[in-house]
Amino acid sequence: MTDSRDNIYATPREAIDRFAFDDRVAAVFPDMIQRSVPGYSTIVAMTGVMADRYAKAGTRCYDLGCSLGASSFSMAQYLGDRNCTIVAVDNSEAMLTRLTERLQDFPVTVDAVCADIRDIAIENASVVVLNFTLQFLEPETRDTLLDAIYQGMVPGGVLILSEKIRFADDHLQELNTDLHHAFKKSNGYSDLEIAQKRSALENVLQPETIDTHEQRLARAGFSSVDVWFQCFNFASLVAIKS
Ligand code: GEK
Repeated sequence: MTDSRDNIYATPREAIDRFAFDDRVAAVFPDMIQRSVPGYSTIVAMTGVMADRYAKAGTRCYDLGCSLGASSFSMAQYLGDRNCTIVAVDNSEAMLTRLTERLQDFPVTVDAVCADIRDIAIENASVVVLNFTLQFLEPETRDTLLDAIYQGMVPGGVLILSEKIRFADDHLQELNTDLHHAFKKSNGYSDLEIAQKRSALENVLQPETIDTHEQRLARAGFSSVDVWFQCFNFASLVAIKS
């Protein structure tokens, strides 16, 4: 399958609508996320490596906000005959339709569910992946979701939480924002595309500091929490339920 190039914000628009995971975005998503998120390939690949370490036989591995299933496909490579169920959840019908097509010839069964991740039951989970999804939820609903994830995990399970982050220090916030834009420019996005996408994401993607994430994970009950990857204003945390 060849992926289309993202040129959604390439031409000037009079008004910028709120960003949505619609059909247009789903059609170019692999290119969009690869050229927009520094470290994306590493995070997705290491999600599989971590699933290999933590997935327990007969349990579930959740990919919450799965989009086209990159993290699910990464985990599936490692689970072998452990009899684990991969549950991939996203509330964008456009994403789910394309994911279902991708799964047709895939040798591993992935349960693709079109739902809000705050409405599903999380049960018997040894691996939970939130790769760049929590940032899109209203901040006041994030604690409840993390509590539900923790309650639905088996002891010894892992949560992988990857997010765009914000910095409390103004200088670092500006530096990392500029470096992120430089990363996007180096990947072929124009200043216009970067500016228009930024407007579309205003109040839709709400990043938090690493400190806020760590405190929430501790409140939910996770015993061991650490940042295992960071590139500019994108980070991934690992949290273990003991
Ligand atoms: C990847 N993890 O390729 N319930 C379910 N899905 C949601 C919700 C919600 N409340 N809110 C947003 N989403 C993927 C990338 S993209 C990240 C994840 C990005 C979904 C939304 O539809 C989209 O598919 C995904 O979360 C976020 O590793 O585009 O920056």
